Amino acid sequence: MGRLVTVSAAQLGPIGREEKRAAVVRRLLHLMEGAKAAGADLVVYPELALTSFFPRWVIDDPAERARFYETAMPGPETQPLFDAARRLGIGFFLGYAEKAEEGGWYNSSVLVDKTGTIIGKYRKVHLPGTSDPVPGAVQQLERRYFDPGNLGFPVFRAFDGIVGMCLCNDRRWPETYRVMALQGVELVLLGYNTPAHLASMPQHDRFRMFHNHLPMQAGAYQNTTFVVGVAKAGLEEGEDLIGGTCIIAPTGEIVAEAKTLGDELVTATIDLDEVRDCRAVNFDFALYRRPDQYRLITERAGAVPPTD
Ligand code: CDV
Repeated sequence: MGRLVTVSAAQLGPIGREEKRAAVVRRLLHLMEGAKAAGADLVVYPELALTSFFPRWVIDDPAERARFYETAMPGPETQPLFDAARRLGIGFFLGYAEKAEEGGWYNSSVLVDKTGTIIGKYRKVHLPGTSDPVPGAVQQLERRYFDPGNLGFPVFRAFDGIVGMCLCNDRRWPETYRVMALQGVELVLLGYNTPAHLASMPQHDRFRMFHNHLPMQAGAYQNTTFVVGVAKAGLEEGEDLIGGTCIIAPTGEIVAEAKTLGDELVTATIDLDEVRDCRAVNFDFALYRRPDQYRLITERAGAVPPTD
């Protein structure tokens, strides 16, 4: 029988800069209801799912900047999501911009169970882009608007398995998955906002989707975990964001994938016991890993080539 979990990846189309939180939450609720109708236990939303991807702009006015962050989760505008989760008996993952009570600004996500209770929080570790605008480019100013995540990569017992979270650029780094795998993760949930074009590297445009799926599939395979990657997609405020929302098995296979660049549900029933089977094939960590030989991974950030 296995440990069956039905997951709906809720891809979002673009969100306009002036789109009200209440209108976005209505879209999220509509997707949650669709997920429930599809039999889902869990619905997964993208990174920064409540607003436009505001790090593309320089926003100097503090009041204007503040309106992109949540000061409480749930807050008055997001409470309907938690109420619906409880009413429908469905959990969710939500990416949002967090203004922390203790100080600090984070690109965060929460994992919420079927009773509408938060069971885990994550703050994005790998912040891409710059703090200051780069002349002539589409801006990626996450380092202006967020502090680096300070919660590590925690995992949580939930949905009959062990669940971890990460956000967008994190998915490109093998350490992300490995740190969770060393805590027994079976299901990694993540959301992303990924530009389809890089002004600095137009010759790489044709790799954008490949480089989206490749690290998630490799992360799933090498760490024997399911991965659910969810896009905010489409033409948002003049910037093309890739789609490619997908559900990936621990074999590395994509088992379900979005077909559009709009609001779309991608649903699959997965068996978390597959994780155990895949681990037995190649990746018995306790038996084969050699942490004493991997010390540089935690001691060094940048590459230092040998001297001549
Ligand atoms: N939101 C992101 O983290 N985006 C990055 C882009 C800037 C490369 C990504 O890895 O998709």
